[in-house]
Amino acid sequence: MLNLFRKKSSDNRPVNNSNWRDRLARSRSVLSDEIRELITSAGSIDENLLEDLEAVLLGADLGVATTTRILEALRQAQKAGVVSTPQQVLPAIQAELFDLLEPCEQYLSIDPDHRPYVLLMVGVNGVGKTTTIGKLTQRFREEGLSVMLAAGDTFRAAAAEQLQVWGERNQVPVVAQQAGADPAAVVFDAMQSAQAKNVDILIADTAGRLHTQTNLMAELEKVVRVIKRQDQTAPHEVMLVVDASTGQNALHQAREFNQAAKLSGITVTKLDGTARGGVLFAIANELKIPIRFIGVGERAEDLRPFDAASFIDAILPLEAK
Ligand SMILES: Nc1nc2c(ncn2[C@@H]2O[C@H](COP(=O)(O)OP(=O)(O)O)[C@@H](O)[C@H]2O)c(=O)[nH]1
Ligand SMILES: [Mg+2]
Repeated sequence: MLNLFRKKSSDNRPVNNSNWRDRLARSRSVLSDEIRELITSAGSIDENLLEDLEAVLLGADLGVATTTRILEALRQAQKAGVVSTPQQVLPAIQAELFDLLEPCEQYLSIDPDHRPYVLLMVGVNGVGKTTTIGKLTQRFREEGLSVMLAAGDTFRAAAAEQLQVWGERNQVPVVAQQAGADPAAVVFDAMQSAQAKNVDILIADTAGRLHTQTNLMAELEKVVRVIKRQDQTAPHEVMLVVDASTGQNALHQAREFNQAAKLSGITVTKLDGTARGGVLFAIANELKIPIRFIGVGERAEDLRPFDAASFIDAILPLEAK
């Protein structure tokens, strides 16, 4: 039987996780409460119930492909006699969602053979790239790793300043140039400096807004080329950041960036205060890329390693919360 609560996350630090699940209350409400309501009022599993379920799943931002997958699994389970009463529907959906999410639970581990380990942060404007870099910096520092930051978002002076603040707070160097500078040049400088100083991790910020998506992708490719010139094996992680509160837009961005860049990980931010957290399932189902972290608030400790079982328990628990 499925045991959702076995512990295998590699994040062993003591955490004050009193109520991070509560931050997902709005997403839980549109998914879990609604499914519960349907099930309670249904006499049997019929087409009406399945249609209503479909509407709930779509409304909770799971997207068409994922919704179809879940309904298909329910129909199969019903045919096979595994699911025969409405009460068995919720555990069946939960199990299917777990199957879908679990392969994406892969904690970001920093390979010490790569020095610097280069992490390139990508995503459109405002999704939380710079904030996530700051949070990660604190996490890595607490793990005893040395960190350097590259202010590759040169479009706005404020972006470099924002990175400087996180750098100062965590006492890590920030490589920056004046606004308008070539991001590839900033990252080139940072690579050299990180190698000279034997830094463990270099995190490069990038801009998320250009005139066209094509320009944005071309610029990212240039940054990657410059990194590779100094270390063939880098970047070691290309992490996409998406904002859950944008719902299906987050899924579209994930698709586009995945086509243009070789993404190796995704961080989903702003799961707090949105009802659209179900988009994480859509992203996992379609892209099958490791989900490294979730953001549930603005403080450093609000960036949590992604854990499939506790995410599902937060958003679709077996017992109503
Ligand atoms: N509530 C909440 N806000 C977040 C989270 N992550 C980032 N933010 C906020 O989102 C805004 C944009 O973040 P920023 O890092 O500047 O985005 P960037 O343009 O991608 O670099 C800031 O106000 C952040 O504090 C999160 O997980 N939850
Ligand atoms: Mg930024």
